[in-house]
Amino acid sequence: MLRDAPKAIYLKDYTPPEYLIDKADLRFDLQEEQTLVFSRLEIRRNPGSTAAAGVLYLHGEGLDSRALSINGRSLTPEEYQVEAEGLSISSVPERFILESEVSIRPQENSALEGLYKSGTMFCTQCEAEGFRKITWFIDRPDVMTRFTTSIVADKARYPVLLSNGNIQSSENIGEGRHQVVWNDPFPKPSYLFALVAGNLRHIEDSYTTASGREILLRIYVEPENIDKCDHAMRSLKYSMAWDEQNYGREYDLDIFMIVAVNDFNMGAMENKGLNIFNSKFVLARPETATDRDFQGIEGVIAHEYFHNWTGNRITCRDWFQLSLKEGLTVFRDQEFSADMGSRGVKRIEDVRLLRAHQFAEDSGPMAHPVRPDAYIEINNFYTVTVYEKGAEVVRMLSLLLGSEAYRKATDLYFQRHDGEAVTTDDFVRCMAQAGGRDLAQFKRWYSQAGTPELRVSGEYDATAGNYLLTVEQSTPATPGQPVKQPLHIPFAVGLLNRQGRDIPLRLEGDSLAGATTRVLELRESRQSFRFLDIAEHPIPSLLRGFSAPVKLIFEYSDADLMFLMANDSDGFSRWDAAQILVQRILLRRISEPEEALPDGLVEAFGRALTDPDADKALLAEVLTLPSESYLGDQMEEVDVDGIHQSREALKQLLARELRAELLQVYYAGREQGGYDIEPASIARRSLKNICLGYLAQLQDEESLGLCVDQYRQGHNMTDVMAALSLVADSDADERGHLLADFYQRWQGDQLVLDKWFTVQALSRRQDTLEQVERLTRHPDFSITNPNRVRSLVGAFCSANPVRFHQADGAGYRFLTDRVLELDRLNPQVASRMLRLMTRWQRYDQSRQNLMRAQLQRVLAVASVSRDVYEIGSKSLES
Ligand code: 7ML
Ligand code: ZN
Repeated sequence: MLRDAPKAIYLKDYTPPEYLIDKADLRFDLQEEQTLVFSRLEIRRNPGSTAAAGVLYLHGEGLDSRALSINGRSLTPEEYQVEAEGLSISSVPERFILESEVSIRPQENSALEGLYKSGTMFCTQCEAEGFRKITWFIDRPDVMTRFTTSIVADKARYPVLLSNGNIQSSENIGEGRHQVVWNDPFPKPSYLFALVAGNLRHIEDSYTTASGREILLRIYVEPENIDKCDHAMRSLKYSMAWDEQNYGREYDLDIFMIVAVNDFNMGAMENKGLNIFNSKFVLARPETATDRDFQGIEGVIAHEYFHNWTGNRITCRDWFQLSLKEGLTVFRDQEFSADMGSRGVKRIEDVRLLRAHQFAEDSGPMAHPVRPDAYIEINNFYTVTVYEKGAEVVRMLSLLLGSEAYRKATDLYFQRHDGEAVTTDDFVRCMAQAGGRDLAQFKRWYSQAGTPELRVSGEYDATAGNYLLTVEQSTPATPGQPVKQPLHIPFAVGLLNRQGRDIPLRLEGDSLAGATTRVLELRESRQSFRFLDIAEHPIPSLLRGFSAPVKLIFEYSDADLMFLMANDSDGFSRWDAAQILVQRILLRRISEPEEALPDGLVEAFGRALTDPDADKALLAEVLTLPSESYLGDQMEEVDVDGIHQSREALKQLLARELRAELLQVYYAGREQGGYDIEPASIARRSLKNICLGYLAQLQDEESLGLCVDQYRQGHNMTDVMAALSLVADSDADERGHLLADFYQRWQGDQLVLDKWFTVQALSRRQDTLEQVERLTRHPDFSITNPNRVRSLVGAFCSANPVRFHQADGAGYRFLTDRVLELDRLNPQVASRMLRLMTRWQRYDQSRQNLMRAQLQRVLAVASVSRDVYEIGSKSLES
């Protein structure tokens, strides 16, 4: 490496903080050139610290220090030392008041971390370590402080001034300026601090808690978006009720506020009492948002709201424990969404995401445990492993304990740790105690990276009338973890008889007879289970409901899979059988493009399409072919073009064979009457649009006509985007007209314009890279707006593999150019983009060389950020 390698931070080095901050009084003077931050901190030595007394270290980055005093006396330059990432003050007393004044420049903050400007609005993002860019502080989650925040600003420009907690006072202070003071009674870590100032409007509602407290609810947005907040408000109230019913958790402050911001690095942020959201996860009207967008809003509102208990009241001791709050909160929001819509479909979507992204991460150079043991830049660990695999780990605990004991365990967790900063071990201890279970082995799920593989085989003994299921588990090596231990895995299984019915299960040496699904508990590398009283050779239904985040290997025949598709009583397993079968066909047809489809498959799809009682939502999922990148993950070496061709050809073949049925479902599903987002309507639209997708594959006048008509009808954004993206794949003349029409119509709406960029980035046309490059020079493209970058660059590089991986490496050069440009402005977004090129080892030699050369080009830049350095170097090291 050309530069001094940034240092890693290790979990094993954790020590308690040497000092605590009981109270912080902050005063923000927001001006057009700069912001002055005055701070008064009540600090005392931590009685639990083992370090030698006397030296106080405060984090602080990019602060222009103007004053610093202890107990009212200004510090002399000899008494403190300013370093790159903070400030050391030697010989401080046991207990003292530290006052400081710093100047910061939110207007120039393009990293969108700390205090920054989004349009005309001031806002903050402090998780994980953004607070240190606002003022001197002990910026770590185990230091919990009561905050009072006073905000002073010009009243005409910034009529709304918000911070955490309850409002204490609001007054005009002359010269057109005003001051608002907020007080948060709950001690919190600095990462939950928030401030917003702007010209905002709000909608308001109220919620009465189970114990009868009335909570004021407000959603703040820029004036032009005030008509797009209703769905978010409804979602919030549902979330509040759900958390009371399912976890016994009530909201605790008198007011709960949400603010929508256009420039935001992530989805949203759970700041105490003042959640700040990427506007993408707040704003929706049927004309502007798709069904997916509506569902995304509901899920993210729930996620952030649920953090109030799982994250804020009980927080993380250190950032290695991130999954303590994130895994648990994702599991909670998944279950909430399952209850709000279709449970079966929600599970399928979550598993699809996990397999596509988390399994990929777990088998690549960035593989890490749910609780990592080292990091260079914590922002790089907000990963699908910490979030989604972390949620699967909590889900497994709830399955192992059963719903009653799980509820007892979370009750115990809230009661025992309220107000504390704790670890995943503390969480598991509550589960073990309330569940009366030994979870020592289970804890390996937190420390061991990699996706376990279950090799399963079945043996039927006709004379004895029993079925022996043998399971071998193993986990492949991951960087830094060459040897893996066996895990404690809940493995849900059923057995189907030849009529396709569930067989009541009786296990040898077990009294619990009669259930049709059994959760077997795997603990050893190899285990066998004998099922008794089995009259005929059964077909096993394995890993029902995806009971553990593992890869299942069982030698099903194509006929077995079709049988499970048709008969399994578990909806997830029916879908999974179909996916495995389709995946097999797609992979086989890469080398044998003319290979016939298994007997009966087309007929089965045809029957499902014309069955009036079919579950439309599930059918839509079944008809959704595995993505090209997921298929690539299933190959020894990714064959980018082969996969693309095979997938396109199968779509076309099915469309030809099932044209009549597809048309029938399409016409039957067309919009009649008003639009609503009931699960049944969403399912109908999604099935209808999948049918349209197959039909468009025929590339004839008639199906193109259907797409154009659907676009022009313009009933709702779901239908408009479905039609537009199909036309965008084509070479038809209408393509240009519709794209221009869409642009004209939605030019003024940032979130809809993002869709316009994405639909072009995802086109399968040959010239897509050229078009994407051209679009980076479009006046509406902005490298500083993360949503816009993701909508064009992110979409192209992550979801259009056949064009991104084009053989000459132009896609890689394009991404690298954007990463280097971004890294100077916003390292977090740059590093997320660079990740899209880190799995180079999965490709052919020529593509490997091209990607490596680009990664080396990134690392050769001396000023590269810690974020990008960590991703680039770990990818090249492995
Ligand atoms: C997950 C978030 C972050 C990063 C939001 C930022 C958050 C950290 C924050 C699920 C649903 C919505 C957003 C996120 C997400 C990556 C993903 N604390 O609340 O976790
Ligand atoms: Zn979260």
